[in-house]
Amino acid sequence: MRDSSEWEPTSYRTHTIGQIVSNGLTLVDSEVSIAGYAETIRGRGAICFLMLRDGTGHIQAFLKKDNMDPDTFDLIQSATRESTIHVTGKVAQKRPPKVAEGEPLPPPEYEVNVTSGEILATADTPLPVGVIDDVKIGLDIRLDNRHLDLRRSHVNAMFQLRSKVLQYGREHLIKEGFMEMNSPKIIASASEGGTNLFPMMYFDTPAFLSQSPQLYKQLAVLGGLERVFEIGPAFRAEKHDTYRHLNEFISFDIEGAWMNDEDVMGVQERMIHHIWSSVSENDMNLIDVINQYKSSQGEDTISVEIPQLPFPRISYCEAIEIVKAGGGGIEWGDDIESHHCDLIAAKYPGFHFLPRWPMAMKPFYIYHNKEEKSSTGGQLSRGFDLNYGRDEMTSGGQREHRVDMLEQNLRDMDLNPDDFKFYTDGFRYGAPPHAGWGLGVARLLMVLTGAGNVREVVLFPRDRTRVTP
Ligand code: AMO
Repeated sequence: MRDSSEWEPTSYRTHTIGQIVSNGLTLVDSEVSIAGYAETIRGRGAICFLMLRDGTGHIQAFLKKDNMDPDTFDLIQSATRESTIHVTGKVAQKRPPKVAEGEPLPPPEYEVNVTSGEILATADTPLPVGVIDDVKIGLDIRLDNRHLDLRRSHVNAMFQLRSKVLQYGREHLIKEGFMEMNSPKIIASASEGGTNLFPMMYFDTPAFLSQSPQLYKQLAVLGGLERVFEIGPAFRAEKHDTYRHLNEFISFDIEGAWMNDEDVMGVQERMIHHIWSSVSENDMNLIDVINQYKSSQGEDTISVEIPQLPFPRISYCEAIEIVKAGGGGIEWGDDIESHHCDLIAAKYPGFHFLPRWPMAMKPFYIYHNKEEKSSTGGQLSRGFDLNYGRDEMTSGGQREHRVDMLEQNLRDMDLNPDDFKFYTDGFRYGAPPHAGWGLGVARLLMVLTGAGNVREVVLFPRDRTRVTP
């Protein structure tokens, strides 16, 4: 439940339920009006107990036919669960429960003795997804009815945590001098390779949905904004059907001038450290709600262990040796796949960077240094990944800032520099060395919340089979 201590009254309520629950003593005998969802309604003749829930708490509203308009009483008493109801009445302290001698009394609880009320909207029955009933429901049905699924306390807690993670990430980057930017989502050329683009018509011109803010965050830095970040949607027409891929995802990107790959790895690990520390300091109530649900389902609970800095750096070449030694069947120049990651994670549990990938495996915008070669003579890049367990969280690297090398990289990757003129022109008038990264927000949240599927931490996911709700 959210902390609403600072919330102002609105036209529909003088107080949030959370304000009454946490500050009831000062409100006893005051008239309040509250609004919420009817969680349970238990009636006995001329009295009725209505459990109301808003986003900030639960409270019992006590209705007595003699104390209010009898027709309104009848309407509320026969309301369906999850209907929205507005009531007015006086706050009272509930009679404390009987406790054995010597036992401490539980903290006082409050209720509202209703004198008037109205049903704001009636809920259909039956509910396609139970809100307080402990019934197992498949992910697809939950996603079809996300509006109801979200009313379940652990799902609600998950999205509150998501908001906090973004808040702490922003907060940290702003502290390190990064400013927030927004790049266009309708673009003319691919930033991350041409195979996974969603094509569209932009009036009479063919265009695409943006795969990442890559080229634009670089242009912003070249233009002198120096340190930028963006939290925005990225679209990939990948035909994946996995627990970690979506066709639309939120990418958390940074780009910084006068920085190399090591510098931006530092920014990333400090940001993740700040997120984990802040959650552990401020949001364990949300983790507890998620854990209560996990325990009730017999699932492993989560603990927020603040990662130690610095995160290990395991170069691509070292990673290949670890996988080879573990019998993972891999050669220099191969991609490191999930089953390979398991072998690396066995040695390096927790977050770890994989820097210095082969140039041929990284995009054209990654810095190309002819002197950087592996022991087998392969050309290395300044590109890195951040992994946790078997999942990649982030890709990043130092960028190519020399326009002739950049155009050569494009040609080497069978791309036509003319298609990227709007971007390469940005490098023609003096370009600072720069670096950055893109972090998959949902993947980071999977680590924090122990969710087994990115769809658990994305409000309205888009995958190959889902474009609604
Ligand atoms: P990359 O393509 O590796 O790099 O994407 C960066 C991060 O975004 C997340 N991600 C995804 N999450 C869910 N579903 C997907 N289909 C998906 N694809 C990617 C991953 C990944 O690590 N421009 C570079 C970043 C940079 O160099 O700054 C880029 O987009 O967590």
